[in-house]
Amino acid sequence: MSDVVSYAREGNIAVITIDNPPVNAMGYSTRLGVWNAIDQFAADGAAQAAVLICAGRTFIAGADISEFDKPIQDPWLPALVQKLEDCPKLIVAAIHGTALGGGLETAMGCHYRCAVAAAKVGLPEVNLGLLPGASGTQRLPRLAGVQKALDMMISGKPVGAADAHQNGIVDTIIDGDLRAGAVAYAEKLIAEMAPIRRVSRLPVDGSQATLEFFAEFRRQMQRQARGFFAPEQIVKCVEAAVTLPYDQALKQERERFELCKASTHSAAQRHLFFAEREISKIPDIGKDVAARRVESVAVIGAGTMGGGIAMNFLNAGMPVTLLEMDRNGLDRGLGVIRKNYEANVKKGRMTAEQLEQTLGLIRPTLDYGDLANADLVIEAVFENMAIKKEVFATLDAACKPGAILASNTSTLDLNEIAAVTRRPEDVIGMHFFAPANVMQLLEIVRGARTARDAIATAMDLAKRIRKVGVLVGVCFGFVGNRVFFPYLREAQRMILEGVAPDHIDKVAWDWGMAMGPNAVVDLSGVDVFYKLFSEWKGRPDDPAFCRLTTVLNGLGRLGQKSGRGFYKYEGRDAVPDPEVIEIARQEAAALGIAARTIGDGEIEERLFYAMINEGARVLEEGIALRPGDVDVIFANGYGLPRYRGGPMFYADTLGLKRVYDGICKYRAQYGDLYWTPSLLLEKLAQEGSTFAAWAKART
Ligand code: 3H9
Repeated sequence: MSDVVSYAREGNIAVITIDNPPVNAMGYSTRLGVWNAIDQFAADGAAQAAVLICAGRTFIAGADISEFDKPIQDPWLPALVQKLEDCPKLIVAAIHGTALGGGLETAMGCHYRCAVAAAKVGLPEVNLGLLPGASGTQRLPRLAGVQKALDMMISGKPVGAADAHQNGIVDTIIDGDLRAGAVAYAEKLIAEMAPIRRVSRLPVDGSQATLEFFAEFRRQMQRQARGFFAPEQIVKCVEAAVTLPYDQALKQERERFELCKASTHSAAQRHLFFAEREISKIPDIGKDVAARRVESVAVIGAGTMGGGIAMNFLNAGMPVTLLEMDRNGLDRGLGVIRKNYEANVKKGRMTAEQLEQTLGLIRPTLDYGDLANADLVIEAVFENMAIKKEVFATLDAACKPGAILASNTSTLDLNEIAAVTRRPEDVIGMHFFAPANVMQLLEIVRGARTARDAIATAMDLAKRIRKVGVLVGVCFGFVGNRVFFPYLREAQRMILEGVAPDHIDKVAWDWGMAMGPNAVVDLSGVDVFYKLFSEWKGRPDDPAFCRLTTVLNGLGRLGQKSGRGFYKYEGRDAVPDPEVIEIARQEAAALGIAARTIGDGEIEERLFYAMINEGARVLEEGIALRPGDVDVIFANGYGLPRYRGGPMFYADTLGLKRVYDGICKYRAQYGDLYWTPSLLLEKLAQEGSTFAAWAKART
């Protein structure tokens, strides 16, 4: 009947099966197939009830996201969900895998829902800058109540089948084979003459959903939803579900869905969805390149970074040998790891028994000889070339052939490190971001001689430890730090020109950054940046370059850890410090930098244009594979709000001509040391093109 939807009958039960790999997304042909199958079922005199089920690894994972940029072809999902509900004969949804977004909405259009115990259901549209637009905002509150529905739609997190069952979303859990169980369930419903249960006709329990309830919900949602467009639209739809008749509230849902779909926020978040999946596609590393087997890991250095790195592998159930230079350092590191896990036990995230099991996977050592069997070794010692070289020469002697030797360097030349070994093909960068057990991002650095299977292994491992692994090339700072430093540079330069650090941070925060640039330096440590910049061979020949990092470091103002940096700290609160303004004034006078009045527009431009220009350079040099890779790095490692889509996507939304003209304006004002436009940006701006179009043309 259709390529992706089939119709069969088992006795008096029709079975409608969707088979649209990989995730049974509700694209046009699937919608049309289901639409026709419902007609066939309605006309099939021998079928008393139907089961809607999916082949493959999951129930419907939602509407087909790739269709949202084009005109939608009928039948559109809302109409299809209504058609399911309007069917005069009973329909049961049979769920396995994940019923997400339009998938759960389709299931809620059915009259009953059964699921296997391992299934999950959710409405994650908010992660795409959307709202559940096929009646999810109206049907979920009817089944699960207002609070639960809001929690699910605002967090976007799926819930397990047991939770869904407890909350009325799923009617029964099936043990064993889903298809057989679902058919038996449908037969039982028929035998019991169960009513055709139309969710849209159920009342919404609005007894707790007062004005105060919504006000409090909005207040609580503020922290996670700051700046995002869709969450407020979702709350408004649920308010409508409580206060308006179904049809009127549904009309609002339609209108608000269209608003979300047309928003730049949604385009940005959808861009990141696909970009995060594209990062694993490396042009010269196809499926023919097999990853090496990695069952045991060793980490060199039990400091904050090494400990955090080790925890990622422990969390994945992998044994980790943890090596330190001396007993005290090792004990301290082990103590910190234990404390981190104890905090998880306190929060109820793991049991005391699991804690001991996890810690039991660590093999502490002071002896490189204990690394002989490790499949992967990650070095996380000081960011100093001489020390790293020494460690890698020792590893070369101690590790078995084929072991992958990874460096966690954040800036240093990986090729220089690899050159001290007899096996540069086994050397790779694995740059974790602090705190390494929390931050999602992992830059995987490809050296000039890194073997393809070593890269495939690192990319695989990233998935295994649930990181977003992005392949980058060798240069100072790789992609993330290299593109981030110009942003810090401009922030510090503007302080010298008379703008208060907290004012710059506020502009960045209002733009959507999780923290402003100066607060970030205080958090990571002024001394950390000072050391990084001091070690940088290509440091700009400019005494004003990040001058305040040098001066504050010299004054012992190291940031949060010393209670003073760009701010002074009262407890955990950052308080603007007039002393810093005075320091900056004196430094500016010594450097001959005049104070200027700088508006918020210029602050924003200088921060983000500097970032975009460096991002474009990284692309033209091939250090990043795609603009989307730069965006994924910034959305996952640098606190850029997902609704901006990353620096390169943001540039596209502004228009590259505008960005290019802005950069040229600053070049005229400040010279070409920092403000020479990237050749790629210049070319695309002149052609009226975008980074996205450039990337597409290259695939
Ligand atoms: C929606 O439903 C709107 C409605 O409310 C209203 C309409 C009116 N569409 O993630 P994976 C692709 S909005 C198109 O690597 P996993 C994905 O790009 C939607 N494509 O697998 C990838 O392609 P490729 C609400 C999709 O096992 C491949 O499938 N739903 C879609 O790690 C495998 O994906 C969501 O937001 C889609 N909906 O995870 C759910 N989903 O191989 C989004 C996936 O070419 N999806 N693809 O790179 C997910 O969360 C995960 O994909 C899922 C599987 C958990 C399902």
